[in-house]
Amino acid sequence: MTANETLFDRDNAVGLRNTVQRIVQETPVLDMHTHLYAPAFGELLLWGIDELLTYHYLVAEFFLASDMPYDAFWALDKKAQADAIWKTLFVDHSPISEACRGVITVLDRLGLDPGARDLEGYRAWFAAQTPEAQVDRTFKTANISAAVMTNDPFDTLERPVWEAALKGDPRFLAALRIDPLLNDWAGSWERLKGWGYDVEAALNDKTLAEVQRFLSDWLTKMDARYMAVSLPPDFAFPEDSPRAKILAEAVLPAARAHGVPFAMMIGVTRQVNPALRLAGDGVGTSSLAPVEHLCAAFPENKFMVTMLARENQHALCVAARKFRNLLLFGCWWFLNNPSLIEEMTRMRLELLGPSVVPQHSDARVLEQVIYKWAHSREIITRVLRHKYADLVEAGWRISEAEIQRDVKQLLGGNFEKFVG
Ligand code: HDL
Ligand code: ZN
Repeated sequence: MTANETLFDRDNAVGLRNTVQRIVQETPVLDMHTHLYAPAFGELLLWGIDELLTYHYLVAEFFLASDMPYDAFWALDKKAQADAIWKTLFVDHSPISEACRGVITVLDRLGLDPGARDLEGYRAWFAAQTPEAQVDRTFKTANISAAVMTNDPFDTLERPVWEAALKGDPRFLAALRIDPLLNDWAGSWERLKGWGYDVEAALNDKTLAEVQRFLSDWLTKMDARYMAVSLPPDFAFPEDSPRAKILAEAVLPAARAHGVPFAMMIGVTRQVNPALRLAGDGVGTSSLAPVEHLCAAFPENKFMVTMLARENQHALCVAARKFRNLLLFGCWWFLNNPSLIEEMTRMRLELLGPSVVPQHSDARVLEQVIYKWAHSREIITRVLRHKYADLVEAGWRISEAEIQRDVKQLLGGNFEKFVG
């Protein structure tokens, strides 16, 4: 701490509050889990008002407020679906939900007047943009430095883009997503065989070695920052199952060889209502036992974990206190709401200090990073103000540079350090 630095103590509460607010707003975020794609991925990059309005979170809410039959909605084209959602959730009802408010924040931050409720006017504005310019504008408005994509070699649309080895965009980092491999080995091993890996249904040594080669090839091809999987509430390890065997004998060795973390997103019950399609997934509570076992049994591996059930958040914080190879991240999906983000961020800072990744956006539509980060920055600011106020009230003195250091860690530094 240099002599002439601004020092905050219990007598300078207002200065402290304003400084925290400014620093959180001004510090760029590295958004470490999204479903965005660089413009080179073409149609895979979703953007614009009709994509924002047909976000699967809003589709689920639409069906609650409308008696339109599921099939009738799915038979509509994108614009007609957006019209139905706009009328039902924004005009016929007040757009109070977090996903609805998000659309309004996006319009407002892009300089369009949401109060005008002028959907055709918004459409005209978005139609005049290009994807590349919209990425520039959105990243600047949201103040994010980079976004980590979710890259799935089993995705028939995405795979050819990687095989064309298009020039990357440094603002879009890759993460290798391997749900089919770990959650549906029976349905995916023949695809690996078709891609030239000498695998068979039986998870013998040869097959496991070839699975590891497949992972290594894609980690290299993508320059992936980490590997990731989403897992059901009853995820167990150790367990006598294809998932456990592939995880222990192919995935974790590949992660060690490449020095990348393995991210587990635990607690999703896929397709509890298939009629909702992408909006049809649910949540269940999980045990922390597999996480604790993996962190203890594989000390050379790095694990990032987020859990979907609110009920699991405290136990996850406690587990993160036990293992330096475990990094907790984000307020995932059904937890990405102000009341729960605040509860979780307070719990995490109180139990773990500034060592966590408090948030990721999970954005599927480009402009969502504007609202997801505007809303989360507001809450992170509120919590940090209280925590620093508690500190100086206890007699500590803190400098602006130290607050800047802490916020940089929370909004990207902890992730970057953990992935190496
Ligand atoms: O599995 C995941 O990565 C989830 O985030 C799902 O993509 C989910 O549909 C989602 O978008 N949640 O925000
Ligand atoms: Zn996601």
